[in-house]
Amino acid sequence: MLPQPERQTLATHWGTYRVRMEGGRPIALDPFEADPDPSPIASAMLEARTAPARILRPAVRRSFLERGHAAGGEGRGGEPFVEVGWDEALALVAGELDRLRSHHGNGAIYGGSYGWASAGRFHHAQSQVHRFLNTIGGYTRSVQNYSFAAADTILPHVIGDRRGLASGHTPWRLLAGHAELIVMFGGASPKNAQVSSGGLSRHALREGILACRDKGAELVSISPIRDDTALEAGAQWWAPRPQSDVALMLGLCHTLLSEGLHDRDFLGRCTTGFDRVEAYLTGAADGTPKTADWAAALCEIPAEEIRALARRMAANRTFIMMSWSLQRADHGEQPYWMAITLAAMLGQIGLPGGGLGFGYGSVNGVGNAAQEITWPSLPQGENPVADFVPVARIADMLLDPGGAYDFNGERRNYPDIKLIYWAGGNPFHHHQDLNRLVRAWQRPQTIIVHEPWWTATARHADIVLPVTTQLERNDIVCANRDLMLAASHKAVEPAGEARDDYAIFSGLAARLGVEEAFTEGRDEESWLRQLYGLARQRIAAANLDIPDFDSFWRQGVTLLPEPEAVKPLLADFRADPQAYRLATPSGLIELFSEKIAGFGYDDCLGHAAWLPSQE
Ligand SMILES: Nc1nc2c(c(=O)[nH]1)N[C@H]1C(S)=C(S)[C@@H](COP(=O)(O)OP(=O)(O)OC[C@H]3O[C@@H](n4cnc5c(=O)[nH]c(N)nc54)[C@H](O)[C@@H]3O)O[C@H]1N2
Ligand SMILES: Nc1nc2c(c(=O)[nH]1)N[C@H]1C(S)=C(S)[C@@H](COP(=O)(O)OP(=O)(O)OC[C@H]3O[C@@H](n4cnc5c(=O)[nH]c(N)nc54)[C@H](O)[C@@H]3O)O[C@H]1N2
Ligand SMILES: [Mo]
Repeated sequence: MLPQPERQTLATHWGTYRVRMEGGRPIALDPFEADPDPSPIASAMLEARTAPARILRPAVRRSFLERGHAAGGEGRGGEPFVEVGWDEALALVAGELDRLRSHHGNGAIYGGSYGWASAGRFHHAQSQVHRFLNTIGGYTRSVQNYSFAAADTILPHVIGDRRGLASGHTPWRLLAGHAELIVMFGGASPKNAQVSSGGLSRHALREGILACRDKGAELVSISPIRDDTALEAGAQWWAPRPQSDVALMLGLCHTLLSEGLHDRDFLGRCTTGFDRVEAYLTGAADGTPKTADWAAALCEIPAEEIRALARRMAANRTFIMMSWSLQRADHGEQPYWMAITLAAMLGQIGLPGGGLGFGYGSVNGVGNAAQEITWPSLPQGENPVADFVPVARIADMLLDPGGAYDFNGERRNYPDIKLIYWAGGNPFHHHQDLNRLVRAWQRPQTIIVHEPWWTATARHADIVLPVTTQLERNDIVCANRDLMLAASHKAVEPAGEARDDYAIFSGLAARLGVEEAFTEGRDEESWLRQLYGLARQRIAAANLDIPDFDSFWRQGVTLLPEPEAVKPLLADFRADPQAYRLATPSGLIELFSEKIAGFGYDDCLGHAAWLPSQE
């Protein structure tokens, strides 16, 4: 039995809250006591729980119920749904999965199922659906994300890994009091930092940025929207033409080069390929010098201001921040490679208050000094199907089975998908060209969706299974880039006939003869105790201690201490590039990459370059 909580707690992507109960119902969310800047977003969960869009019973698209997959996909999104009982719904889903895998193989099942779902280590919908599909023979998976796929691809080529993207950042503690100038491409947006995938204890962006300012840093926010940097930080605001940042940075780099302000020692010791960048900057390579005047015409910032900023950057300890948004765009690799090139020319990478980092403000927690503990999650097992697709290629994949595409130097072919299984995401919210997705979505024989609400994706499915919300189940949250473990306590019984994703998959596993493999004989409580036990072991390995499970569950929140020793991003490498070689071919920061040049792409050259956006 789970012990009775002292204070009912709810830990969400938007923050941690104490749930105010009245007459056995949750009526308000009070922010976690230690959160200095709580977000109001989570409060919507209370009303949404019983909103008209809540799915209360399993439902099947009418013609699919009548004729199965012979109904075809054209009616998806247009036809009414018919509610059915759980037994009928589960039998239908199990039958479709079995039919598909025996006729077409498990590779015809797309289980990429991208999306944030809800915070929580156990009821994490992706982990649940992946574990389930693995126990029945596997599925075609997706790789990368919508958040920072271009960065995810380019950074390993340039700095060897993804440090400084979603983790490994220079912490605020080493920016405040050290950085004299912070130049923020895309700002560091308080609107975005309300959120952190998997939960958070304290909203820390505002205090981080204000601490930098209070300790003397000047801020320049380069972003189309003024309050992309908290207004009270008093940043200077530059609003260049969107997607012209690479041109602006080239103008800055050209100024550094032509005025001899670049750090030749750093470039020589820690980078390779600057000669190729130099030839591009001067125009020796392509006939166009990337002067501040050239840049000004593209980004609509006066050339004299660009030159003045370049001089300020060289004269001060300067930190470059760049939000994830800049790479979520046409030629999204370029701004990131360019920012690294600019930072390398300034020569301050690896110093306190110097260098760069990506995504400060894109989500909460970037810049936190967190313990390096890998939190446990529900084990997903092994996927016998090796095939994958880059996540944002879903429409291309469905429209062109067998078609060829390029991916990070590889020529690949799209799989032929017959069944889509989605739990915990909303492609009809998150994909780019939704009209094209509507057409692509008609292609598969069968589409199954688990959702708490009638989202556009649920409405475009054949079989819809209603799931619980976080308020209706118990979970534990181990927040990334954070110091918190939280209990998320069940506050109320599920709406309608909603079930946990775990209960649904357990029921399907039983019908398909793999219940034991899927559940390992455990229920919710047993999984929670197991996951907490693993977390406790890993924390003990870091010489820290947390309470036993029952005390933790009663208290709701446990915080770890901040680590004492913190370092700037790439500090070790800077100090000794030989001993701390990067995982790039040269072991150095690759301002020119022979490998990428060898791909022969015209939309990503061997060095960062100005490639105008289609827009
Ligand atoms: N135009 C445009 N599009 C974008 C972006 C943009 O900036 N502009 N940003 C992109 C980015 S970076 C991202 S990450 C994506 C986000 O895309 P998603 O993560 O797909 O977006 P959400 O709407 O959060 O979808 C999560 C869904 O999971 C459901 N859900 C919640 N809890 C559970 C659960 O326990 N079980 C199940 N089965 N379902 C649950 C919710 O109801 C919700 O419908 O959007 C991308 N799309
Ligand atoms: N409230 C809220 N917060 C969220 C999310 C949410 O849905 N709601 N989603 C979360 C997710 S999944 C992610 S991945 C992150 C995304 O985090 P980001 O990628 O950082 O967020 P965006 O809002 O897309 O962009 C931040 C700002 O960049 C600016 N910008 C856009 N294009 C350009 C450009 O070309 N040049 C420059 N210089 N600036 C530009 C815009 O003014 C925008 O406000 O946000 C997370 N936070
Ligand atoms: Mo994202």
